[in-house]
Amino acid sequence: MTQAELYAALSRQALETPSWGYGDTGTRFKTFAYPGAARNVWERVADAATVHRLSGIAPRVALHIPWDRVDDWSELRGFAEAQGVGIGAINPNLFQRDAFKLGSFGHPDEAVRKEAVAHVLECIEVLEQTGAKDLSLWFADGLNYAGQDDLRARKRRFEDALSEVYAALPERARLLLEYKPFEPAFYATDVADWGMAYAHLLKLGERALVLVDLGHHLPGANVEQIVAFLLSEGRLGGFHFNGRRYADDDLIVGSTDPFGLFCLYAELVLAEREGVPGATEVSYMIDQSHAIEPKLEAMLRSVLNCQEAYAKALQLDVGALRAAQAAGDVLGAHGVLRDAFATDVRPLLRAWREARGLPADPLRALREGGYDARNARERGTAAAGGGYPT
Ligand code: LRH
Ligand code: MN
Ligand code: MN
Repeated sequence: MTQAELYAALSRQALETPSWGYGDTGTRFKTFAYPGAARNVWERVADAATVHRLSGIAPRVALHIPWDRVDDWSELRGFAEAQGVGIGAINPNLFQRDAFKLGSFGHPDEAVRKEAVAHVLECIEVLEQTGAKDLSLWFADGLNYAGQDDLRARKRRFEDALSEVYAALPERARLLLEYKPFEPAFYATDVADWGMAYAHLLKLGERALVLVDLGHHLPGANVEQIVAFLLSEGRLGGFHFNGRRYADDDLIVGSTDPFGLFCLYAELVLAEREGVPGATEVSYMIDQSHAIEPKLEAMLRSVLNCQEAYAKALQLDVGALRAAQAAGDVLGAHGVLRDAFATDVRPLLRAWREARGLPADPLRALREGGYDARNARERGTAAAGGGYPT
């Protein structure tokens, strides 16, 4: 690739950051208060805009309803745009109402299923008013015990509710369906893996796509292969990036397995370069909740880790890779990948940032810019809380 092509590719990269990654979140054991953490959607959007100003590649903020609430969504859209960011995916909350104890779209009681669908329809309204493109659905639905409910009936209930919300989606929008094999349900989850998500979406239509959250796989799953398969089917809608060692750990993406993240980007770059339809339409989102990390720095680090993985993947010698593969040269092909991964892309990224008027070292600019100190002064520190009752 020429330098101009590399710069153009780097400038096209866009990662959504999640509003819920800027506030205080914790585990069931404890929520620690971080001084100056965002307290409401306005502050979350302002923080997302800071991450975009420093990185140049985080132009949208994803919302979670009703964690994010306002009286007037178009006012929030205007506020975001004035800060230089747009509204990303809209995420309904189908897991925190008391009514959803036994599920939402899969609930045995039709009245509860109707309530869940009504909430998603409200979220589609939010999508209309904010100009968002993606409705992103994740379900906590599942069973804790064998025999607890009728598994086939639950699948049918999902089919019905999914088709109802898909029909209400505006033409320009897409439905992304996220899968997860466990938690909070521990015997069966209704949309447990990419295959179940894919089977549901085939029945809906072309604007229904699978969302891959890196934390939502059982140990040993080959996520790159899932991504390649979905790309080839034209059904890869987007990502929720995070780092995992055990499961849905929600750590900083790239912090545990940088080679795995690189391999994933390598599949995406190959698909882009080889003109796979839909490869340039994939939504890239961070989905992390930072329990002990400084909020802004954690998000900025995450975005930059994705940028580094992408920049390394752009170094791939595609011709050499495909030639080695065709010749059956197992380790030669693997070596082409290793060479790209081993490239030090930091000088390239510094030069690209300087050419775009961005800070050459965004993390340093964040630390030296006094953002955290100002937020702590202006917003104060919430009371710590959460966790098991004591
Ligand atoms: C579920 C999940 C899903 C939710 C988010 C808060 O584990 O990944 O995307 O919407 O966490
Ligand atoms: Mn997720
Ligand atoms: Mn998750």
